[in-house]
Amino acid sequence: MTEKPKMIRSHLADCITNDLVDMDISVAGWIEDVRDIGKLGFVLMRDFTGMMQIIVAGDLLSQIRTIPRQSCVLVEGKVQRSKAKNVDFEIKANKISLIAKAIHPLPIDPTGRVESSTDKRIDSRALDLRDPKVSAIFRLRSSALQTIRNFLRSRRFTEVTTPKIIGTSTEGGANLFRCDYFGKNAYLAQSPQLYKEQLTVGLERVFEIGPYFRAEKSHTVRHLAEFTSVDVEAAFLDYTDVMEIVADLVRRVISDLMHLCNADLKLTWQKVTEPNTVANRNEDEAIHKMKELFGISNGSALDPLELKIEQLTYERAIDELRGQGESLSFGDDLSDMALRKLGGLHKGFYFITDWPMRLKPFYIHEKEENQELSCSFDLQFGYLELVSGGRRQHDPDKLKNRIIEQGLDPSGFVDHLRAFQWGMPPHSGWGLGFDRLMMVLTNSQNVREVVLYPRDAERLGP
Ligand code: AMO
Repeated sequence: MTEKPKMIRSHLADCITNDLVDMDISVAGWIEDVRDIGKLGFVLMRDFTGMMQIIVAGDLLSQIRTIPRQSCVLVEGKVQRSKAKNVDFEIKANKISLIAKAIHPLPIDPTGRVESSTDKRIDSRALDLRDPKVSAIFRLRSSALQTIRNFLRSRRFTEVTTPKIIGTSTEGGANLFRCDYFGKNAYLAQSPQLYKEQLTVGLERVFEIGPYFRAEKSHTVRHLAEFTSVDVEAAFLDYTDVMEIVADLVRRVISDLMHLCNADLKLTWQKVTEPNTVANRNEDEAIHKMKELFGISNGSALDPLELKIEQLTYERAIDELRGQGESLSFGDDLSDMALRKLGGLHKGFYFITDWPMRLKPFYIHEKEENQELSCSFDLQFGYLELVSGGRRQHDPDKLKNRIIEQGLDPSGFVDHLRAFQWGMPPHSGWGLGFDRLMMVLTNSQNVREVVLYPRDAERLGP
């Protein structure tokens, strides 16, 4: 991998190869560690592509002793082969320039040697990202988003952007953030539900990846007040069709991350107990653990594109939970406890389909053969709900009745209902909680680990 020399440095850490031996180069980054053996110093320096070993002696050794760890430096020197076990090349420094000094003590240790709480790390997120296990999560996030975009475009979906400041609630419910909009009440969008449905009239298949807002007071590891969702809506497809689309999308994301971002994936699945600099012997175990959990390992490695995703109806889920001692009747929602029990029975990805109509929002279509049931589904990973979706009610009169039945004011939905007079096609779609998917893909136990600057009831900064 080569990159043209830039203004300050000539090479990145991962560009230092055999061809450069005996050549003078310059590298820039942050000092992670210094091993001082008296006459010689071994400096570990990191840039965004990896770690470098710098050898310093004489005056430079005295200089490096005065520079605090995590300071930003430029090193000029000659590349040589290294005798160390875990590095192939090193740079014998002939000049070190301090670009920016790091204060001491730092609020967290970005080498990961001293563990800090998630809260403390988020308070210093920019610094936290110098820990490769943390930055790996955000590189994986970026790659997953790219795969999702490519995948949906390959299925002929058009990416759209809909307003986030809206005049009426989209999903119903009380979890709306209200704001003042030039003297009028406005709300932050809970989802693009109404817009994406309307857009099927003209674009047929749309998707949106955007931030949505819910005034969730719940203090859980899976709820945020601002989260990223991937939303899809498609004309002339039934809910079973869009279930297949989301299943294929999940398979594709796992496959791409495994093939294109294997090193980052390993980092996030490793239980790193050793310093980041040491190659971890459990790398392959880490990926094996991931495959097992995802259901793509049966002794021999299976292709993630073949991943089977089980389907169970809501009624079966209730039966299974009764068998586990939960006292549930048809029509009851599945509590956190119930979902955890169900997750214990169904590890990995699975769908729960055909929920009772009474548990679903006004826009969900009933089943023709049983009006108490809905054409709807959730995609779960263990206890965690990742996706919810379904077929929509596209008959304007029935839709208006459902709005009233659910205690919402139809005057707030006038613009929406108008679109249903213009030849609204039958349509289905889903919303995927992207942050939750990233939790699963990176083996993170708290959604805050996969969101750069999370927002919840307690946190409005940084
Ligand atoms: P729902 O409300 O189930 O459905 O949201 C869709 C998915 O978004 C994620 N999610 C959240 N993630 C983090 N923090 C939150 N507070 C949060 N709330 C929801 C979940 C959830 O499965 N309009 C429908 C979707 C549709 O039918 O198309 C909707 O918003 O992973």
